[in-house]
Amino acid sequence: MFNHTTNAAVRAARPAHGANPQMLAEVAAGLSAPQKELSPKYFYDQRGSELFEEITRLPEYYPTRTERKLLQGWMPELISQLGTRTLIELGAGSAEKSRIILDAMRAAGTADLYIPIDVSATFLSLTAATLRREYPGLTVEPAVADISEELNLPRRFPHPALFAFLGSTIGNFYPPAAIRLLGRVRAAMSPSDRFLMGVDLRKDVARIEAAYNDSAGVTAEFNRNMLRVLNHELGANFDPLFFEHRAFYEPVAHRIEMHLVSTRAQVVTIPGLGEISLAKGESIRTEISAKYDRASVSELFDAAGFRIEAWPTDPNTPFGLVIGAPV
Ligand code: SAH
Ligand code: AVI
Repeated sequence: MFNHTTNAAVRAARPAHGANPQMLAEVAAGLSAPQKELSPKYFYDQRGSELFEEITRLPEYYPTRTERKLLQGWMPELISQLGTRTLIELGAGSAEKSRIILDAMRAAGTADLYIPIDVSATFLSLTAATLRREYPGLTVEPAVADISEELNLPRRFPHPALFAFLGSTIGNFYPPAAIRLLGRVRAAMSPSDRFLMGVDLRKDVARIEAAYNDSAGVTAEFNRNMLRVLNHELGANFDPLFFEHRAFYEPVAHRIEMHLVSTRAQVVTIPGLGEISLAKGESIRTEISAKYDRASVSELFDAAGFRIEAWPTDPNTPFGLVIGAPV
């Protein structure tokens, strides 16, 4: 995602002691771009994962409850038809909705293995421990991985497997990265496996924007949490108080953009990277959240080697579950 050249806003300094060099390089590239940018994967330390869970319960944030309803309606039949033995989930988080799929696997008598994949290591191990207690007899093998780089799957797992990517997290990846990511899923699949993806669909802009500008300010806290992650991981000295949350719909690319806007001219130091200058009003883009329609999902699936097998949607709140088969 980040391949920008370094500009004067980032001056070289000593390497940070103990900092993750890959993170440092990505942050350096992102903060050197004309539009400063950080990857949304940096939202998710323990606190960020908890804040996301809080977001899913907000009245304005419709995607989680809409997707849950669709899963409840469709999974029992789909899973019993497929005979799914392994559930592999990308960006599993708390796996709250995954339980609907696991319940369907259990009811069908085929629940062998669950592989939740996530970049948020501590949160993932808590999720795995809870699920082991809730589903005795199910093997739970969590995998810590940055899915923009790799899936970190075991070489063998029982088939048929269902690869699930819920919550419309696909929308947080720019199109080329999204295609590469789905291509990686496709490459790991056998012919009897299926891919299940949740996608938020294009709809009334005011409704979408409200979901990212909740009145309780939880999304703003979630956004600012990225600065705390950078402070903790890289020893940076961002002061979250001097950044404002901004989220708006960008109609040409059909996506929400989240930014952190500097409320004053300031200089932030990141050890190993140097000083970052931010003008008053200058922003760091922290997330995109693309909204889809059938044509844009088809394009993505074609590029990654899937055909759409089913496409259940919610009549009241446009959100889709796409079931893809490998071609
Ligand atoms: N699937 C859950 C959680 C969605 S939140 C749901 O639908 O509610 C997005 C999840 O993806 C978080 O748990 C976050 O830690 C994880 N995530 C974000 N970027 C990631 C990346 N690059 N690699 C792996 N996991 C990632
Ligand atoms: C995880 N992801 C799909 C969420 C979204 O809606 O794009 C993250 C989020 N950002 C702000 N609110 C929720």
